[in-house]
Amino acid sequence: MSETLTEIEPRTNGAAAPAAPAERKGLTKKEVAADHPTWCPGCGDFSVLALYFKLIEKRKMWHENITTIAGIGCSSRFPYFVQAHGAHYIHGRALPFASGISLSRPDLHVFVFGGDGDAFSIGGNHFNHTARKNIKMTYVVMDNWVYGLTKKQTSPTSPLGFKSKTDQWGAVDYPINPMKQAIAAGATFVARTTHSNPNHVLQMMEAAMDHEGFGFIECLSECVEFYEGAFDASNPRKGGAFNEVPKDHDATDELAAFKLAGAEFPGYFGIFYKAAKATKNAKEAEIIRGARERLQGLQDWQILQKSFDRMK
Ligand SMILES: Cc1ncc(C[n+]2csc(CCOP(=O)(O)OP(=O)(O)O)c2C)c(N)n1
Ligand code: SF4
Ligand SMILES: [Mg+2]
Repeated sequence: MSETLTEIEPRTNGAAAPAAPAERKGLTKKEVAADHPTWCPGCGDFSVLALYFKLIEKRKMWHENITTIAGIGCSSRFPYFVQAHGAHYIHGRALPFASGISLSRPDLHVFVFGGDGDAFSIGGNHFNHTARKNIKMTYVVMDNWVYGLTKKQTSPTSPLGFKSKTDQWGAVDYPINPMKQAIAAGATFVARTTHSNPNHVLQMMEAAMDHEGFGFIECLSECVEFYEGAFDASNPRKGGAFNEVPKDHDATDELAAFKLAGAEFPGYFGIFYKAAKATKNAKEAEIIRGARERLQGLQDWQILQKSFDRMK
């Protein structure tokens, strides 16, 4: 007999993924690595992708548990290189798309990858709203301080004086500070890392993934083609300094996190801010649970029909 819509058991909001049998192995890097990445040799994005594979392997994830979403940009080509569910979506619109997935499928872990332009230029508003709504997902912004894909335009994180095709005499606009932006917008997990420290990237990704809410990571990721050497000052192998967040930093203190974010480049690396706040996922699940309880005996589609009838 063919299934009809009403016969399909609707997913319970807030439900955890069903437990896998003990003998089932997690995905391996070999299984999730898709096409050969088309990034330029030496691009920092390779490192982020390799660590995502490592995360999937380490945390024993399966195809049905995760999805990989991105907007447009070099960094946003990410989902092409992952042999799993995902989407390479519209420039700047990865977060609203990911929000829809997260809210309708709270059993999934939604990973979003993208660039500084995607996140803070065209997608700037979406960033603020997804953060304040505390929608559960992990968002890694691969910040290279430039538009890479379109061949060197000034991005919102390009420093003053950066010469690009759009600022031939040097950038004159003050750059945004992604960490301050995230904290001020209401993100409940805010961390900073760099492609040149793989262990740290993995550590931050794991912590963001385990966070119950919107987890944001700024990951410095060098564009060797259009902004070579941008992050040398943060790389000990290039004479720079990798300073971890001080041990006595209180990550629940918003003001302290903001202050840390204001440190001059190379600044600090680690978890700046973490807050325990109800997610939109949990709040929506509660609304759904309440409606089902009030209208016992009705199927979900009938409850939905009643809502639309009330709007008439
Ligand atoms: C609506 C729309 N506007 C502009 C573009 C052109 N465009 C593609 S990627 C991009 C910027 C990419 O920069 P970033 O997000 O920093 O990613 P990167 O390539 O540096 O990784 C722009 C402006 C587009 N694809 N769609
Ligand atoms: S242009 Fe820059 S960001 Fe794009 S793939 Fe090449 S090095 Fe990476
Ligand atoms: Mg960029």
